[in-house]
Amino acid sequence: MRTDRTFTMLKPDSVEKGYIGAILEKINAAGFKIVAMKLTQMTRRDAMKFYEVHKERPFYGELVEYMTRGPIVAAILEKENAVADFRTLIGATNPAEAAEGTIRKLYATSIGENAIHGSDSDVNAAIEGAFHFAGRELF
Ligand code: IDP
Ligand code: MG
Repeated sequence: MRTDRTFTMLKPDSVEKGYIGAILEKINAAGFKIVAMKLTQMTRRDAMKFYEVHKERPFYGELVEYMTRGPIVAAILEKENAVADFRTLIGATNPAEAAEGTIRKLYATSIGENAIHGSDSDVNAAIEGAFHFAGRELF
């Protein structure tokens, strides 16, 4: 299992507000190399599958609505210790609790609309990357 890749999505709120450039700048400045990237929109079926682990949670329906309402930027990022370092860069799920300078502190609105996704393990990074990208889309 490789430990130098993670998967991210700039969520619909980030794209709507014009934050793509600013967020990618932070990601680059933190030393992540973009090895796959695209603007895409998830269907309801995609989002339900992607967030299946949360299907019993009260916010699942709202989460699926949010994640499908517009395009996202999906990307696979490479860096040593990618998963943990990227979670540090994005900050806590709730922007009110996110550290200063983190992407969620800077660009997220609420615990629901929190600007960006980052995989929580190497296994999930591989699963999520493969969910969005074919092998030929990785560089
Ligand atoms: P994470 O994105 O920081 O890993 P998770 O607990 O995996 O957080 O939750 C997945 C996503 O579900 C969050 O990023 C957020 O968009 C949404 N979410 C999490 N908790 C809540 C909540 O309490 N209310 C509404 N949405 C939530
Ligand atoms: Mg998570």
